[in-house]
Amino acid sequence: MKQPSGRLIKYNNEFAREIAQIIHSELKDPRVGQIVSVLKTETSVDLKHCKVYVSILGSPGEQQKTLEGLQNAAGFIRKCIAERVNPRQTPEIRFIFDGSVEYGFKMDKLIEDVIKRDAAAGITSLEEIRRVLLEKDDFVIAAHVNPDSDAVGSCLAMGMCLKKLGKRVHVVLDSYHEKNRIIIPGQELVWQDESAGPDVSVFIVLDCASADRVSDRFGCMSRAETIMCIDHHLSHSNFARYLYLDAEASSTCELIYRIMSPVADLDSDIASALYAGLLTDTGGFRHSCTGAETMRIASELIKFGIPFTDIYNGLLMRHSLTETLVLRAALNNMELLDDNRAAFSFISSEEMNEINAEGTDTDGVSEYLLNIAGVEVSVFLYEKTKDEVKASMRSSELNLSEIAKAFGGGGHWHAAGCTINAPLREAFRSISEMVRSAMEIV
Ligand SMILES: [Mn+2]
Repeated sequence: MKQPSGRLIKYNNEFAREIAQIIHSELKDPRVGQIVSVLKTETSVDLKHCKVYVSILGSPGEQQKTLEGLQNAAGFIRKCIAERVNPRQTPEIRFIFDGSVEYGFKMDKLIEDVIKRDAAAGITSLEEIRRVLLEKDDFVIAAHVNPDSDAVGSCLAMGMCLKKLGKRVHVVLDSYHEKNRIIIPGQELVWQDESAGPDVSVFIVLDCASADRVSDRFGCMSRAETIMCIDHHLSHSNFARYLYLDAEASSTCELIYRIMSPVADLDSDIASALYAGLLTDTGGFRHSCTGAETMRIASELIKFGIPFTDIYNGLLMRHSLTETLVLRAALNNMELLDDNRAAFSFISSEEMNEINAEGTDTDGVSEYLLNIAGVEVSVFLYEKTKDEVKASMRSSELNLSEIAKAFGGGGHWHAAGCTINAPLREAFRSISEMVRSAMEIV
């Protein structure tokens, strides 16, 4: 059988994503009341037909009704696809009930879709989030381990906003790259006492997809009265009492702007911190997660007179000498596979020690590899210990979030990461096999 082309893979990915979105937030048919999950789409090479495989939670009768409702909406969905994906030709859509998928996987996917649907319900939860923020008095804000500029920026921006509202607030973060300390304002909010954690009633987790990725070295989360989570990761698995999730948003900073700007008086420091997250999570307003809304918010932030040139240079352009040496080692170890469509590289713990590098010094490598002309997916591994390997992946085509999840990690469609507990060679082999088979079969 002919392998699907890169274009067809891309269409299938986009069709599946759009159809799921339409089903969860736009269909009004009461028959589609059950929990529906789009598993995959199969489009014919001539783009005339598209089979949409769905799983439906409910009794056989309910499943049948839901399937009828979906098929009834196929014309409407097709019209939406034509407008939003704008393929060369828009296929006829046929829904197929798939009851064969493995139960655990199905439940995971269903739960993920329920969370996305609840988030798509949107506006109520946004107001509810604001109500809790205004009602409560003391907060600890944290983010994911190894925090990036969006994590640091969103924590500090939110902290500064809450301070302005007269709240007690501390930010607990793992150590982060020096550039984020130099560029992002609000550093005085970061908790410095290493012997004990701050008191907390509301524990807010930002930019973090799962409970085991929270930077909570003082155990604040378990002591908190309430946990609130604000995030934009596709792979988010809910662990909070209050969750505000929008996987379509460019960054957590975009969500913090959405939540806080109507209730808190923004200033140039807050605007700079938010801009840092918008800028970096979109790769300098380049990635497909950049939306009109992202640019609108950026333009609002710029009105505060923020030093946007310094923020851009400091966070995206400048590289330390150590980072440059890590890149040199990574390029030395680079392997190009599948007609140079996939770039893999790694750095061993010996090489890391020789350069005196830390994990954060490897941050830009997978991005660099993806920028090689013709490369569609890049994977970079760094050996933290002899049986712990960190993987970071970038792609223009594949849903990497799914691949990362298979290894217990997470992330976004085009950028994801995970930790593999295996020796470097073995980790390299298993992840490269997984990525290469995804390139063939998606
Ligand atoms: Mn983010």
